[in-house]
Amino acid sequence: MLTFYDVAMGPPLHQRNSAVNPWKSRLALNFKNIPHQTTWVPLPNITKVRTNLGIPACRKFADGTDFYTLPILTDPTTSAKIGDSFDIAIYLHKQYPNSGGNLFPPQTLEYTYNPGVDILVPLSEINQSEYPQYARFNANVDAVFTMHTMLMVGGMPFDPETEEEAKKEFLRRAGLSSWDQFAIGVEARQQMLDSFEKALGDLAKLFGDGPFITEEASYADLIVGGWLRMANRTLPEGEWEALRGWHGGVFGRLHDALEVYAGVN
Ligand SMILES: N[C@@H](CCC(=O)N[C@@H](CS)C(=O)NCC(=O)O)C(=O)O
Repeated sequence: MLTFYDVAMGPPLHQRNSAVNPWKSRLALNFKNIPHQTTWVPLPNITKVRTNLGIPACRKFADGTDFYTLPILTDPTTSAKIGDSFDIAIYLHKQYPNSGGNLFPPQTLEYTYNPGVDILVPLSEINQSEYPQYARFNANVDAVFTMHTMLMVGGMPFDPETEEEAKKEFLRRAGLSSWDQFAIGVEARQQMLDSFEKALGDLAKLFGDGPFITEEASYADLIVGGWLRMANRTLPEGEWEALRGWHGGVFGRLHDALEVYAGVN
């Protein structure tokens, strides 16, 4: 049985998991129909868990220090330990070619998003070695959603047991001193929502009538689907409903079509 490490959010764990990169991998595991069990890791324990498994950090903070993250996947049959969502998808694709769907069918995936500013949150590194179209797509989709994650921060379902410690760490990273400073005024929030909708226009075009980019789902659909899962868990309900309906409802259709792969083991 494979072990999948996901971020523990407010109880019940299996209904509140919200972290985007673990979501991409969870959707991929289910899409590939791979039996696995989840280990829930509280935010403040991620560094310890990852270090104990001997997996180096794959992100860095703006100040150059290591940023230890999830997801992690361990596979006892091969002793593989993988600590990046994109690498996990490639691993599943190669190690289990005959199980489930095809994560990486050849396709061009032409989509770019230029945020116009330096993004504070370091983005997934582009793994140029394989499936560069997918790696580029992952980076661009990460960019468009990351630019608007401020909308989601306030709705993150922290686990009460570690909430204080987790919030303190988020504040440290952002150089802020109180959680209220993350709050956005009503007007600024509406502006950010408008910007989000507009920014997602080109991505929406790729899906046409949907629900997927092509006839069958691929890892590209799961990348967007992972972000939609996070949005669903963290946006106020009215805003989530609005997002579902943007651009002719493509994102709502994609989210619903991926429900079959969203089960938590
Ligand atoms: N490139 C990595 C990025 C992973 C990542 O950023 N994970 C976030 C959750 S989506 C995390 O573990 N954050 C821990 C924290 O903020 O302390 C991947 O794709 O797996």
